[in-house]
Amino acid sequence: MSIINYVNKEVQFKIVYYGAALCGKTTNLAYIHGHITDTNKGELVSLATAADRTLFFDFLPLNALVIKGFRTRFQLYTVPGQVIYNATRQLVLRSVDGVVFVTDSHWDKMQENVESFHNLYDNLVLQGMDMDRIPYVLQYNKRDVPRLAPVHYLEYILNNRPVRVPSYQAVATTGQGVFATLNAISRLLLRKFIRETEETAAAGQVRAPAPAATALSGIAAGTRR
Ligand SMILES: Nc1nc2c(ncn2[C@@H]2O[C@H](COP(=O)(O)OP(=O)(O)O)[C@@H](O)[C@H]2O)c(=O)[nH]1
Ligand SMILES: [Mg+2]
Repeated sequence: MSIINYVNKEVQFKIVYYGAALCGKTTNLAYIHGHITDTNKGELVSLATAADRTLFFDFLPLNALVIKGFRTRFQLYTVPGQVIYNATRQLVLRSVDGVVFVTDSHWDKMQENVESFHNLYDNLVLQGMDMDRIPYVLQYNKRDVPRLAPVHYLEYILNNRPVRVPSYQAVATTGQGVFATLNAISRLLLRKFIRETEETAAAGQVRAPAPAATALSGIAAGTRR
């Protein structure tokens, strides 16, 4: 649930980059951080192990445009992909507004991709959310590797829910498809925000932040901006 601050006229969205270990989630955030002007971004905080694998999460705050009088802020997170870190993934997913599901396009990674997708599904259900309602997009990353799974196969195994979602090919190391993916999830979230704001205005109510919103502040509080 987006966090709305009526005093500062600000709305904040939490986007989580989800996917198997080493599929390219941190590389996406690092590229975004490297290609956004300083005034529009905070510091990229990576909590990585010595082996350069995300242990807890990466965090990148972004400021964007003003919509309906509200300044929009996006907080990008990644989860640790390794199977054993499920409790951390559940924590990072709390109060999520939208998901980018990143896949590794190498043939040998198909099972890991599907397992991670099911894990996302299960962890959302545990939080009372479901994949038919949460905005998400798919990113087919590592399109430059040998032994590449064809896009139609990735669509067949991952984009087979009742409503197809937007999907993007990417090479996160060069930035190809990185902003297309981020723009797509941002557009979905903004459209949802505008729709819900109009619906509540029509009903004569003011939207209040959900209690769960404090969980997000909790995670962000320990990070530098
Ligand atoms: N060839 C290739 N390598 C990539 C791509 N994206 C990420 N990588 C590499 O894959 C490895 C894991 O990436 P990382 O972003 O740390 O994965 P994460 O575990 O999902 O955060 C790193 O060595 C990256 O440089 C890509 O599009 N193509
Ligand atoms: Mg990582």
